[in-house]
Amino acid sequence: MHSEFVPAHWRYAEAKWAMQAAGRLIGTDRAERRNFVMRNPISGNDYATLRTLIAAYQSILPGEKARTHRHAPHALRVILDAKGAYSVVDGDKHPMETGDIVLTPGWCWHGHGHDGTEQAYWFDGLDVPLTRLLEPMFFEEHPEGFAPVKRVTETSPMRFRFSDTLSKLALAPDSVHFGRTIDIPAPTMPTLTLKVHAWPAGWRNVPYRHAANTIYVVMRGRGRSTIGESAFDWEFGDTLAAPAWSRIEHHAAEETVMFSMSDEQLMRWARYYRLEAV
Ligand code: GTQ
Ligand code: FE2
Repeated sequence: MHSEFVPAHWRYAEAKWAMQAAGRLIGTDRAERRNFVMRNPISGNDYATLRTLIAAYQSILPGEKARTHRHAPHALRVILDAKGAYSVVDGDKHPMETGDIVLTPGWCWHGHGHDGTEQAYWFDGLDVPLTRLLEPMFFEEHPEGFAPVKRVTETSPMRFRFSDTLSKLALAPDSVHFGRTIDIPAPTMPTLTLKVHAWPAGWRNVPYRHAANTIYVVMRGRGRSTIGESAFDWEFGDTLAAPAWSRIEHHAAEETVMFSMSDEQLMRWARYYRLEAV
């Protein structure tokens, strides 16, 4: 098998610069979300990052509100740079602080806001291309614009704090292909598999390919990955896209924390999943 999508890399430093420019030019009053979609650079593709997944960088300015809506696709955020930002998911206000992972399962109301003083930035991952393929693309705007906060939650099954992620990683099992890995449980998002990996400086994996489309987000560190024939040097905040069945080789130049989202669960459910060392 061979994906039509190509391996790809997006640099956070460039996206951040673009989001700062966008922050000056367009407000959340005019844009439903201020986001930059990472379109796979193949002809005829206008939004998908990989066959089933979409990735975007999003930002919000202090005092802004991104209106509440809900949609069929499942979504999650990896917070890159934020202090005082929050997401209200079904009435619960969740902090979005650097290193947090925040879930928005399909059809949950969600809106974002910012009580801090500096522009906030995060990564969005969704299964939008899958929803488009299957065609249950339901979408609704909240009748009140920004839905009221019913509860402020520090701990919730929708939020995974960076400090907890790091302490779980220290005790996590190791794997020659994936490195030390924890699962981020998202039982109401059955199309997506979410993981965080910890790679020590100098670590290399045993290269493999598997029947899952995978997007990586660099939460900490620096290194080089070769996906298919393409080598990418990455650093904090960067995004990598590995189409299903492409050969994946990682090298961590520094101690690294890497987030991954994939359609592995979906592939396993369909009994399509396989993995081989290559
Ligand atoms: O934050 O609700 O990047 O609905 C794409 C669609 C973000 C969001 C995206 C969305 C959102
Ligand atoms: Fe959304």
